[in-house]
Amino acid sequence: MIDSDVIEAANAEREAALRSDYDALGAQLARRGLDIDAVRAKVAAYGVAIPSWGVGTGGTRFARFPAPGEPRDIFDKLDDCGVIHQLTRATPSVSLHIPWDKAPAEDLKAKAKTVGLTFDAMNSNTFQDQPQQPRSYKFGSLSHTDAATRRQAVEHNLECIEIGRAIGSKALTIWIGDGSNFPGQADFTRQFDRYLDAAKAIYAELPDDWRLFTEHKMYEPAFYSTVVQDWGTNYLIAQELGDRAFCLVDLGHHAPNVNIEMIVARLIRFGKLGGFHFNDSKYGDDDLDTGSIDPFRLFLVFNELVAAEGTPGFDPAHMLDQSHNVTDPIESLMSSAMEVCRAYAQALIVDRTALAGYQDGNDALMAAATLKAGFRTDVEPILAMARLDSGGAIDPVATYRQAGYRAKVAGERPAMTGGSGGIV
Ligand SMILES: [Mn+2]
Repeated sequence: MIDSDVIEAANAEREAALRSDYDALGAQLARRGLDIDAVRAKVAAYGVAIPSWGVGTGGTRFARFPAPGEPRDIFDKLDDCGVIHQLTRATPSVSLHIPWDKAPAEDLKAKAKTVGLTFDAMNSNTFQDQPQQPRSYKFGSLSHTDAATRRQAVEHNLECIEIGRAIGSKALTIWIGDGSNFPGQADFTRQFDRYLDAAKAIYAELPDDWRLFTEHKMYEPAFYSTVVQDWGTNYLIAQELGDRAFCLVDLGHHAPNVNIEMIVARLIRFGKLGGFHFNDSKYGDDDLDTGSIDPFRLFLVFNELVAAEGTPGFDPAHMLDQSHNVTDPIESLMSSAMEVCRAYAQALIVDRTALAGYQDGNDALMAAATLKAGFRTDVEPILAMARLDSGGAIDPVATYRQAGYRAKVAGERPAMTGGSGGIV
């Protein structure tokens, strides 16, 4: 963790300017009928989960370029996640990936407590083979033609639930790589029926207070078809499984130019939005840092989420899911968590009464302008003040660099030569 003296010293340099900026923004928002302290309180209460795999350097199918001080195991990963939360105060939980993060439950819980974190959704992995695994997932897992392979994939998911129960998780996220590379390779209907049967077997064992999230993705690793290719299929799955099954929306898992915020609105309307994997993309499942390419789209997603606040049963899980190939993963995850908070704050200050009036009055220009007024507002002082209030850093990246954390852990963690770059 970062020495609190370093954080306090870094904040002391920036606090006067922040208070001045915060007061100026507060006056501006007051003229718009908004209480800046109320917005700040909502931002301060917000959290987005960190994926355990995100703190390692990612990779592409061409190469991975490891950096010094990479986490060696889940305990190093929890240290890094602890630092991210310590500085941003926006990432209180970690989402584990099994089997990558397998460890005794008591040790996981003890470590998480030490670094001030809890555990978010569990992620199963049937998109790659593990050592000593009897049956291969080369041709699929939950939808495989072979019943014993499907059973193996089901059992793995049940094991994820068991591990999750022991560490306080309340959800299982399933993403499969199943699909086909050639027209005719798989019968769409029989393949999907096999998937549904297997998913039902998992759902049947889901604890009463758990939720099951299924994640769609239109291509990769299968490049002609995937079994759970889009939100429509995902919705059908959630409907088939039952009340505790929900759709997970990964922002990078759609066709180019798809209106994701509208998908979000539809899933909310029918009570099936389970949560998000936040990232950004230019072309496909790029797994770039959240808000780095299209922050307006992120804002539009949050606009739908804020509009739905208070809907009974509405409680989507928020997680980052990115691949960091050219940056320090801790810096990227801190920046991305702040981008998510920014989109949330911008959505919070949209004048929804005025917006609804313009919509109903068919004033397209003023409706668009009213919505965009939220996006155009620089809410950074709100985010920074929320961090300062809760003991975080006004400027997390600068403070992290000043603290020299990466150099310190590089001395303690031997360099990695290979390792998994798998990101879903
Ligand atoms: Mn994902």
